[in-house]
Amino acid sequence: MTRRSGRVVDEALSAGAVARRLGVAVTTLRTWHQRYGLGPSEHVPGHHRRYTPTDLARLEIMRRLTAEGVSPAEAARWARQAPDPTPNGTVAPTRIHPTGRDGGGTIPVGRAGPAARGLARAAMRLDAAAISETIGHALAASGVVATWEGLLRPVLAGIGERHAATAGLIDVEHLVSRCVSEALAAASRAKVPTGPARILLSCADEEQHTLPLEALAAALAEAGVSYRMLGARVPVAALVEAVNRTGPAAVVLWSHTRATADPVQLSALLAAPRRPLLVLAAGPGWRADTLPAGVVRPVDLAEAVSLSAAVRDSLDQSRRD
Ligand code: B12
Repeated sequence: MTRRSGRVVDEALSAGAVARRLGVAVTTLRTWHQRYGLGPSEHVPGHHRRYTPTDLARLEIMRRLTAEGVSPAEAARWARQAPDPTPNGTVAPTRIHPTGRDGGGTIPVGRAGPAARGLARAAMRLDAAAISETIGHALAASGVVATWEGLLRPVLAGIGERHAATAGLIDVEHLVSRCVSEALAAASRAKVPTGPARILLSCADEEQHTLPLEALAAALAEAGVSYRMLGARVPVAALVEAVNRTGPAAVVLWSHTRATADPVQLSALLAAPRRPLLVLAAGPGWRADTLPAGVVRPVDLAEAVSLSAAVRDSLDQSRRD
């Protein structure tokens, strides 16, 4: 930025002052200047270059993103894209989140493989066709459990991580959720099991995180196990009513957050007139030390599938005997 007004000059800061404000070393500022072009832009003849409010706002973005684990090169790209100052001479850094609008930013996927990285990139671009294609291929090639563990779970967890750090990515989260739901539903429809539905899948009251249950539904379909899916936000009275009407061998009750993990829901299932053989409390919401006796907590999708299949088999066997 060139010199624009006396006020900008007045507000311009020395490297030391900027370093103190941001809580970084002056040498870090120098590195960001030399390597990534995030330097002071105000030049008053005869003085050291000074940092303007725009420079400061960009450096604040740089500091925040690097602290969140974004690589310096990428953080600098975001910082340089920061809009010009608002009329009062400041930039609003909170508006600058790496969302998918122009394809920038990253979703961390840990050690997950290239497919997960590709899915994460497609997610950041909000490229629904590529997202659906990647998930569809994986489901066809590797099956539901491997696709969930190796592809979907890392990307979903990465989106959650980014969201927690930046409060952004809500658009990405919604689009990916929808694509995952559609792909899992298509996989479930492709292999509809025969026989009575002995497994009841339900979210806890007010619980809207349905994707893990949808993954379970697709995995059960793949394994030839019939189920009924009640979906999101099932009040406990409705759940008990469904149990009494359908007499399932197992009920899987999903809670993703502490807020929806009221163990009373599990106790109600255990006290139902047609008490299921197995009550599974699935999801990270449940606290092991508050579960009523007799409730089982699966560790992952594969275990939820095998427990459901085993209890279905044992009920079918007892009905034959
Ligand atoms: C997608 C998503 C949404 C979507 C859900 C869409 C859908 N149809 O499911 C929408 C947009 C609706 C949503 C809403 C909200 N969300 Co949300 N969401 C997520 C996200 C990104 C992924 C959820 C998911 O499917 N995870 C699946 C895997 C990744 O979870 P996991 O815990 O690793 O699961 C393992 C274990 O549970 C274990 N396991 C044990 N038993 C079993 C059994 C089975 C069958 C399976 C499959 C697995 C399993 O294995 C799993 C791995 O497979 C998470 C981030 C995250 N880390 O989960 C946030 C997250 C869960 N959401 C969060 C929040 C805060 C919300 C909202 C409150 C936001 C809001 N302010 O409105 C609402 C909640 C509404 C409600 N009352 O439920 C927070 C929860 C924080 C907390 N711990 O309390 C998270 C962690 C994001 C974050 N970091 O802030 N969300």
